[in-house]
Amino acid sequence: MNRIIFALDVYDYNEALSLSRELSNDVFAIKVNWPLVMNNGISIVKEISRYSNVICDFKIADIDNTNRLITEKARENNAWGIITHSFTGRRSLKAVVSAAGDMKVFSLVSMSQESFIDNYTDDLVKMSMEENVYGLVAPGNRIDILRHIRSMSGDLKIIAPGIGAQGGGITDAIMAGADYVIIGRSIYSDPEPLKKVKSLNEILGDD
Ligand code: BMP
Repeated sequence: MNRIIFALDVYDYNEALSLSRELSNDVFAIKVNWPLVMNNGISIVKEISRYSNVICDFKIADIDNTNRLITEKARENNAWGIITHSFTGRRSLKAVVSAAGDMKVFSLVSMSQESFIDNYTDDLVKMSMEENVYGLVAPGNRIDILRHIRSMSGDLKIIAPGIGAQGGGITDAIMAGADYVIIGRSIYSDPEPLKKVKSLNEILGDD
């Protein structure tokens, strides 16, 4: 089982496609964020989906109708999953879940940056579970918070950023309860990205 979600935070079309082709067999999914989509349009999601599961990290944070419109665009372009904020409340989250159809919805309940305000994290986890999301985004480098979120979130899949460039350790995050780790710079800034992914998979005991 692959447990790496590759954060493809590059601008360039050719680089994005060539990294996707190169790494697709050795990662669980490719996470696409605004920088790539702003430069290339949403159709890049469909192109990358030819090689890998794609998670649209759009961190949706709007009223219900706008959330629905954004989610539908990701779905139209074959995204496998979508990331939404949940601090905007139940009505906004419901709109994403309902527009997502078969797409997996990941609700962000805390962040890897220590300046994130965690006062409402427990409420966000509870609400996300009640609204039947598929998974949560929780920090892989803030281990106590990750462990706490794991303890509250039953069978939900946890995907955890903050590994490598942001200081988190890959095995620490998995041991604290992450199902998948999100890794960007440590892979795409490496001179040999595929070799790097394979070595991380070896650390995790995955092939
Ligand atoms: P990197 O491994 O290069 O630090 O990339 C982490 C990725 O995860 C980035 O795409 C970032 O936007 C995302 N992310 C994060 O770093 N912290 C969070 O709390 C939530 C995120 O989505």
